Amino acid sequence: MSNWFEEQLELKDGRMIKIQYKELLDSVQSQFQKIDVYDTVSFGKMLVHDDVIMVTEFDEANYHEMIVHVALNVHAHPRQVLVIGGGDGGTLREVLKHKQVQTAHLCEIDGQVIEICKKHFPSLSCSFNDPRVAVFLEDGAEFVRKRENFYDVIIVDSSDPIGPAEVLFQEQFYKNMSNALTHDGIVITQSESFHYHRHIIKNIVASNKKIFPRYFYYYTMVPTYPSGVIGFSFCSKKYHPIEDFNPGKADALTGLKYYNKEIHKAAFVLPQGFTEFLEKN
Ligand code: SPD
Repeated sequence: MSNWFEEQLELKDGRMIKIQYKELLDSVQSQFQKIDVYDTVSFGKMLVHDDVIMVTEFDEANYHEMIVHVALNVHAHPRQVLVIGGGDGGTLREVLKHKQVQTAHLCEIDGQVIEICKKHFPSLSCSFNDPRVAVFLEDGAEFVRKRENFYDVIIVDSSDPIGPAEVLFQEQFYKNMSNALTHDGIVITQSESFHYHRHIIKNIVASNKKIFPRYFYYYTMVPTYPSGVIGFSFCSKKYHPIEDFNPGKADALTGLKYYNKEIHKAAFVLPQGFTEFLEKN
């Protein structure tokens, strides 16, 4: 018998992702969402929230390395880092590879994501016991509203702008993150696919350009996400992602699967049509 998981998030646009699995390993209904873990035929274990793919063991590094190392190799002294979302632990794992990081706060609204990932994804959730880590089980939007002038880098490792993550795509949230940053801080946010989601990116760009002196978009390749591509917003009070990039820090990172100093620069080179789209918005 063959079992297929179907991601139907974009069915209204005539698109669907289908992944064959061997077994549904776990299924939990939390206060916020349904959380499933599948053992797939081609992609190892796969974490799914409300029937939307969050992570597979096959390509998680492409996402987590890129959401973290770009900012941390640009900021001159990334000592205080905040991750919003990211309950699987993959982003935290990459943050802690940087010796300059003194404090890594993780604010995740759904504690059951952390628990299920500790059980099924030890390669992702391996950093929660690091002494530099503090976990806050809170709404990320509320969390940043109460902080001022503290973080060097904030990374928003969110799901899509529906359900619990919707608030993480709103202008007020970006303003509050700007206040929570120090004078030279950087924010990175998960910013969807330039192939499929320009209607979402349009608002992200327009809001962030009002708030941050410098805005850039870059991307990575994740075959199990819609269109195989996902982008990030690089919102910065001071640093330029290429001019202020420290390639020596990139070289010093070992054991990575995707990120290197060439990818760092290449990730900001965008298709012509999308470059024009960003200029207009
Ligand atoms: N379309 C799904 C996008 C999910 C992005 N975040 C995943 C969390 C990985 N830590």
